Order: sequence, then C-alpha cells, then structure tokens
Amino acid sequence: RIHLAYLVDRSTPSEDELHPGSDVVRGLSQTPKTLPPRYFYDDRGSLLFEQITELPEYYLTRTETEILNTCAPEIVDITGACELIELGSGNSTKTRILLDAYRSAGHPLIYCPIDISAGILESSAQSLLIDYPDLEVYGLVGTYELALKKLPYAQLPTRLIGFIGSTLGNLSPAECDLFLSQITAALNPKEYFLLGIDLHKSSAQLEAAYNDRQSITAEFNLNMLRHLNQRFQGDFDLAQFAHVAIYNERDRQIEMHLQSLSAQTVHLQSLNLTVEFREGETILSEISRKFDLEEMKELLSAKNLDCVQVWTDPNQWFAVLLCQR
Ligand code: AVJ
Repeated sequence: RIHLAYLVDRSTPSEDELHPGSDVVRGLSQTPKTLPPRYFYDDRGSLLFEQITELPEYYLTRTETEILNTCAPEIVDITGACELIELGSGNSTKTRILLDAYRSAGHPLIYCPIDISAGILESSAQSLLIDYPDLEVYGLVGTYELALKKLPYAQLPTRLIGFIGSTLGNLSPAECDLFLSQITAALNPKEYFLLGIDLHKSSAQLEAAYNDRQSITAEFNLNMLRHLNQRFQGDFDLAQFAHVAIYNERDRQIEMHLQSLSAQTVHLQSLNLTVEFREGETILSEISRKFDLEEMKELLSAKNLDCVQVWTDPNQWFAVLLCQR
C-alpha cells in the first residue's frame, strides 16, 4: 500500500540536479561563508539529530510531542475525516500521534509524506504500515515546492498539510514568506495547515539547547563537513573546526557556525573548489528562528491562512497552530 511518485520536472530541472553541489560552491564563495542546512542530514546526521531530540537541554521535540498528545483529538474534531500531507516525514514519531487520533475517531487513514530522500520516505512509510494496517501511503519524492504543486487527487472530504518540528525556523523571512504562499496555493478553500513553531525565550535557555553538555550538537554541526568530504571528495579536517551556536536577539535566531581554528586551505575535488579560511573565520551552517505567536498569526492571515486554534505548553516554549484557508 505504498504508492511512491518521483517528482522530477524534466522541463525545468533544478539547479541542484543540473549542478550537484552548486549551492555549496556558492555558499563557500561568499562572505561571510554559509552552507545549506540540508547537508546536515546524511545517514549519520539524521541519527545525530535523533539523539539531539532526546537531550535534556533540547526542549523542542519533547514539548511539541506533549502539545500534540493533548491537541490531536481536538484537531480530529475540527477537521473530521482528513488526508494527512506531511512535509519532511522524518522518523514519524509525531505523525503517529495524529494517525492514532484519526484512527480512534474511526476515520480512514490516508498519509502523503513528502521528502527529498526516497530512502527516508520509504523506510518511515514501511514502519508505519506495520502498525497501521489500513493506512494508505501516497509518498512524493521531491522538493516541497514541486510536491506542493503535484499533490495527489483528494479522496477524503478535506486535507491537512502538516509542517511540524519548527523546520520553518530554518527559513529566512523572505524564504518563509514564499513558502507560506506556496502552502496557500496548494490548499483548496477550507482545507487545513498545521504548523509547529518554536517561540522566543531567554538567550540562556536557547544557547543551552544548541550547546548541549554531551556535545552532540557540536558533532551534528561538524558532521556536515564530513558529509561534504564524502560527497564531494573534500579534505576538511574536522579537528580544525569548532562548533559555535549563539542567539542573535535582534533577529531572534540561533545561528550555528563552524569556526576555522587556523588559517587553512580546503579542497572539494569533485566541485573543483579551493577555499581559503582565516583563523577564526566562520561558516554559517544554520539559522533557527524563534517566533512571536502574535506576529506569526498575522503573517499567516496575510497569507489567507486563518488560525482556527492554537495550542502551547504551560511554559509557552512552543506552539502548534491549526490554520484554515
Ligand atoms: C530541525 C531545524 C528544528 O533548528 O532546532 C537542532 C535543527 N539544529 N539542533 C532546530 C537543529 C541544531 C532543528 N530543526
């Protein structure tokens, strides 16, 4: 019961399909240097991220799970029978909370995970099928942008696009704006959008969450360089870079950097790229924005997404918003 569609738009192949790694070349050639966060997630990086979600300092996943556990039955009450479309399927622990709630209410289960990795999509769908024998899976392998344009024909009365885990925080304000427009365009009137966002809080708490005492986040950050070495025949020396994560209060975002510990030259052979680093120079590997709930509601309604219901935890650390087009 897994139907997988590979979305390759042959008329307009993406920059990445035409020139793999062109985003790496661009990021490392500019000042200050940057790298796209998607290079965190090779197999090792995905495992490290799972470890991060269990760290005592990393409150995000735990808090969102807690919220979903209480709000899932209410979501089901509001939407009724509903297809679940999920952007970034991950290890699907939080998806199960929603599927359980729809199943308890006696609704049929249709799940459309969207992911750029066919491997991740297939393995998470396989594990769901074991526990949900009546589940139908229509997976889409491709970028969010492309997949949102090619959602399968709806078989249930309504649909919900889920984007949980505060992944939205990785997008700059301009990217976020564009992304939300794409969500609105993908929804029919009255259909739903479920969004999980991390809320702004003290620098101390945020910096602790991204500088854990076991240094798993540091490993996760440095793993990006190992991944680039493998993928593009690089010679980054991981011992010559350090993990740095600081909260930029003005822009309300955690900024994760890889800081060069010496003046050094790095080559990425298959990209034909040579990069010079000054001692102390940094590569920005991720931003993780922390949102204001009221501002987010306004942004959503400006995109024709009306907040039907908002749930937070007692500390107001994290929020889950159910919106309707
Ligand atoms: C998966 C993007 C939500 O921003 O907190 C965790 C990734 N980076 N620790 C986040 C991450 C460092 C995470 N998101």
